[in-house]
Amino acid sequence: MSLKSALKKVKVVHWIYNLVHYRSLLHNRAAYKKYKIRKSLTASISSKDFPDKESRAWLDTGHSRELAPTREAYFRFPASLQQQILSWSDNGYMILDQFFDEATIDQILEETARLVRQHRLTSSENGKLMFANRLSPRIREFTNDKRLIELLGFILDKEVVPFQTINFIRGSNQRAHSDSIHMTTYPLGYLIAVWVALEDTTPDNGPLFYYPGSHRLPYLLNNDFNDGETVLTLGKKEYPDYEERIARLIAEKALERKVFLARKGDVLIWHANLIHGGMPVNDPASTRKSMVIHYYARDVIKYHEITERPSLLK
Ligand SMILES: O=C(O)CCC(=O)C(=O)O
Repeated sequence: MSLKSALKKVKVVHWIYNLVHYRSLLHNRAAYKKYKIRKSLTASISSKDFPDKESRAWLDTGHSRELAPTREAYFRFPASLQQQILSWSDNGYMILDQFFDEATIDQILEETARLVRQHRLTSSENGKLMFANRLSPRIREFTNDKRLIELLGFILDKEVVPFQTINFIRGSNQRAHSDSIHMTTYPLGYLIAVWVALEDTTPDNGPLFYYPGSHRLPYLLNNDFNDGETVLTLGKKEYPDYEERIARLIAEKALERKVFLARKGDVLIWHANLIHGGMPVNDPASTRKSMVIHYYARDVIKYHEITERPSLLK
């Protein structure tokens, strides 16, 4: 294990980091009070601190087919979208064909390229360009698209706030996972993600894949795959152990994978617990430009289960 990976296991290192970024943790204050979490905002936090592991998002508490039409706002969405809202409880995803026009997507591409050229947006080890929304007012504006905010707010029945963007230039090759291990809420179910095609995806450039209905499986959190945690250190297992656990779950449940062959401007929205990832890239010369925006509901506890860090929301 490298020194960097070893340090990431030491909670004290996180606490110091959290203290330095204290202001960005204040978003959790009201929710800690509401849910009676008697911990400092800078302390490690995980599902072990909470009394239950159930989603309380309203469309998870019953079926969207019955629940959604009870709200007037539902009837304001176009008919094709209404159909997808009705199926949300079954599918855990929805696809918005040609949601963004070409000119808007081109602006986002240009803006991303500019940030990369200026070395302000640099790719992490796994090729992810993180948090362009913190660097660019244009990208921030994009994440606050009124139509998206209304739709996501309707699905969660709460005000949503964009947390992060991830831009991809190439296919991610990412193994199957649920976002709830990375970005977690208490109560559960209050993260939602929007994947935007910035160019067409093909079977060869590593398209997004997902497992319809997998969001209804129990949330797989640290206790379900990790052990050996102490007051000062995280559990012994690593992220690949989580991925293995998810792969086994997919096999056990014989889940059926779907691949999203998107056209530039298409959008796929996924539920906090939908299992998804990136198909292998068959053509190494290909690009697969896309952007993911992760949104949290504003008034819940927001944190990262896998590292037990509270989220920093600027
Ligand atoms: O775009 C992809 O290939 C996968 C993205 C993903 O899994 C994620 O952002 O959580």
